[in-house]
Amino acid sequence: MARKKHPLQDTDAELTVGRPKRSAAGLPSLSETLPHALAGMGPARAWKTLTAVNQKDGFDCMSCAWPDPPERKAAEFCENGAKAIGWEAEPLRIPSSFWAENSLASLESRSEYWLGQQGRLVEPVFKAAGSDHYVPVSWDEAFNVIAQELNGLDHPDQATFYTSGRTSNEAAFLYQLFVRAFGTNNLPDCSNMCHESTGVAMGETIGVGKSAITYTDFAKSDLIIIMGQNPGTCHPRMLTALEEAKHAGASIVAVNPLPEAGLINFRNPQKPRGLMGRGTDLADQFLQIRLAGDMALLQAVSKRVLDAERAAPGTVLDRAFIDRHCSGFVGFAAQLAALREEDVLVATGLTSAEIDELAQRYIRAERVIITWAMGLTQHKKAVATIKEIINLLLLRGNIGKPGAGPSPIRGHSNVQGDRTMGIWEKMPAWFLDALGEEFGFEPPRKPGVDSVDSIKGMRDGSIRVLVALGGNLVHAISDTEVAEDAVRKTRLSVQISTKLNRSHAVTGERALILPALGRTEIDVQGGVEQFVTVEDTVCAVHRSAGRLAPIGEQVLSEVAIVTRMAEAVLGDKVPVDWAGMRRDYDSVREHISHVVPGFENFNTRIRAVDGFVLPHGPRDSRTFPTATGKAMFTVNALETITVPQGRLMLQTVRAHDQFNTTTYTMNDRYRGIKKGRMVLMVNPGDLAELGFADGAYVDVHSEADDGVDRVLRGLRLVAYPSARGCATAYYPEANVLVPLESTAEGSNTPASKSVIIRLEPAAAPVFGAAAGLRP
Ligand SMILES: Nc1nc2c(c(=O)[nH]1)N[C@H]1C(S)=C(S)[C@@H](COP(=O)(O)OP(=O)(O)OC[C@H]3O[C@@H](n4cnc5c(=O)[nH]c(N)nc54)[C@H](O)[C@@H]3O)O[C@H]1N2
Ligand SMILES: Nc1nc2c(c(=O)[nH]1)N[C@H]1C(S)=C(S)[C@@H](COP(=O)(O)OP(=O)(O)OC[C@H]3O[C@@H](n4cnc5c(=O)[nH]c(N)nc54)[C@H](O)[C@@H]3O)O[C@H]1N2
Ligand code: SF4
Ligand SMILES: [Mo]
Repeated sequence: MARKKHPLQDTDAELTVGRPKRSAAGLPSLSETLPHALAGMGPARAWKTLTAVNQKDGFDCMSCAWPDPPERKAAEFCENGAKAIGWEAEPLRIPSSFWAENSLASLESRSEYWLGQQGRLVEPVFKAAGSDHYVPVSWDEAFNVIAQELNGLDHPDQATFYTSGRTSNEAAFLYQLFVRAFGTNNLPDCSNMCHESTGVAMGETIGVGKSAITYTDFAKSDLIIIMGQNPGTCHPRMLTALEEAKHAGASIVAVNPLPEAGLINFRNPQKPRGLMGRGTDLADQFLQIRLAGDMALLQAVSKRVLDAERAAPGTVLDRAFIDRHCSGFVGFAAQLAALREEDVLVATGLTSAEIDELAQRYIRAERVIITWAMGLTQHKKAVATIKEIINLLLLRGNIGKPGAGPSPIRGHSNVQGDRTMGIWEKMPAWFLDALGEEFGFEPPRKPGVDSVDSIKGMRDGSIRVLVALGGNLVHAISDTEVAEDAVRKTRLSVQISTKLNRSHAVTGERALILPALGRTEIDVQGGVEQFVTVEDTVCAVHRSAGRLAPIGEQVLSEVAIVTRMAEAVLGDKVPVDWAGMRRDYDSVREHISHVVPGFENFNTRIRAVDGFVLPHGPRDSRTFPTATGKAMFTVNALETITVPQGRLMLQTVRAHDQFNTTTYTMNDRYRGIKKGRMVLMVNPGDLAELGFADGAYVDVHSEADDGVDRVLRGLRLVAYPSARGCATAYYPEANVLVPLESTAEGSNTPASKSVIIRLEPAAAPVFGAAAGLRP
């Protein structure tokens, strides 16, 4: 069955392709940043926000989860932070007339870019059953609709409550409390599509699913290996930390199918030399691996480490650490002995010499950090791959000592904190016990559904209501058309949002949009300015307080929305003082301090200038809260995806000017692609072999076991220096190609970076108006 073409975007007819850049974040970035911020916000708002972002008394950049350094500079933000701030803080409001002028059908034909450009949501709006328009409603009416639908369900499990990772700790804690008091653990979140594989792998092997280093460890490290991560675009301030580490003597190895600009060279915009000069060559070794080849690479390096120990016993492994702190070493070593080099070379596309070099670097280094992001987590064998990172680090005791440890780099600015606060469909019993005891109710015990299973539930009719605290689930999840059909089957969909996106256009029978304050805005409750808190990727918790007046009088904070929704839905079903917590966020934090370990005396400690760092057994004291009480070596059978003849493996990535499903502009400057996103980057050798010319237009079909022909039409081929056999397209446009069933083993994270595709010549390129899109 062939599927219809999906709305694309507005301006592909003008698409231009230049040479990919080698260097990231220098002068071109600064010159891009300020116009961005100024054009959108104007000088006064730009000044107010940019002088406060990531400062100790300011607000936390809402873009990524990169931590703040101990010493702050006057400008402690990157180009992409400025874009995120400009996008939120632009003083543009969606007028009430918009809703009469734009039907749901017309919104659906718009691109994410257009939707995001319409301005901030400033009043609650409701779409009645059978209507094709939203209309403004009062908050009370909105909450009544939610109460009516939720309380009319046969069982609380017929509703699902999604969270995106921008939500503060306070709002997240209250939201999960509301959902559990309502009676379900259906708390899927963006993490299910993101670092879930990390959480599972690290949870099982070291007992904690979070980074085992702090910010200052980078500068103490001898070797930093960056795998499956594009920091120049996705965590730009990380380049500063890498530069510092490099100057302190660390070597850096990048493992990636693409020669991403920031990995190769960094021009520091904070240094005059960085503006003018060549910048710092960051990576000492670049391993241009094939997609999904990392598990084989990691096993091959571990095998070399073991071989070196055999050749010179007592000189390579950290025996004392292994004996005292680890279990499973013998089985692990035995399995690796059987690893076949030829399998490794096929899976990785690397040479033995390249792997030898990495192994030598690893053996020579006393302190090794390995970082990773979506290039590792979004594959079928993601969990096993990340377990191999732990195996490799354990061999030489690279955990729980300065300058060493596994460090997943998280995405959304508070995605890690939301999990800590209980946003998870399977929070452990101890958490549920503590929550129930604190608030005097019995939380449900049955595990809930994650993001993929929520879509399946909606598709099958077992889930009738979707509530989303932020995000854009329908466009972030895989298999866009399946997801959209699923959401359309619900009785009610509710989006708590700052700006429009596709999840507002693709709705249940009835739908609500509830406008929320963002990070940049002042949040006054009970006559007092409140602050919220967030946790970054290295477990540091700190305050965040906006500087700007709220964008509209009707816009409420997430805390206010969640507590008022809880009051409307639950009445006095549970003895929780929602109004008291809404008036004073200290009282939310007081409850958190009783329920969540590590938050003791939360209200006092959060008032320290730098906040505080959460405890982490493996990092702090080499205590491993695992099944065996030790760090666990694991045995993971190597499984390589074979790409059939004439096919490619596709990954879906972010462009430089986007944040997830939000498109800031149509450009991807570092990769040399401008004014368009409908491209497929392919190695010139592969293009030649497949008989396609650079610049030709193709229809991309994904080949899945279920026999469904998923197709994305009219992509422009771009000859690109990527690893052989590996193609790259942009997320979320290419999500139509990822089957909902194709997920990582053990974490159920969509395998959106290993999709087998076939190219066919496009009948004709289809742009803007022809694609049914009105710019
Ligand atoms: N500007 C900006 N910043 C962001 C975001 C954004 O959209 N825009 N999103 C935020 C979020 S939620 C997240 S999760 C992070 C995402 O941060 P990243 O994970 O860095 O983002 P991706 O664009 O998914 O890039 C994945 C990288 O992994 C590489 N890769 C893909 N497959 C493989 C593989 O099999 N092996 C190896 N070794 N490499 C591979 C790709 O070539 C690419 O460089 O960024 C956060 N920060
Ligand atoms: N194919 C493919 N799919 C992917 C990925 C991939 O690499 N490839 N990456 C996955 C990953 S890592 C992630 S994290 C998910 C992201 O999935 P989501 O988190 O669901 O998506 P976002 O695009 O980050 O959500 C953006 C929306 O959040 C709302 N928003 C922004 N700020 C705020 C705020 O302060 N409060 C509230 N209430 N709302 C706000 C705005 O309405 C905005 O449109 O996508 C996943 N999907
Ligand atoms: S690195 Fe991330 S958190 Fe820091 S300013 Fe840039 S986008 Fe914001
Ligand atoms: Mo993410």
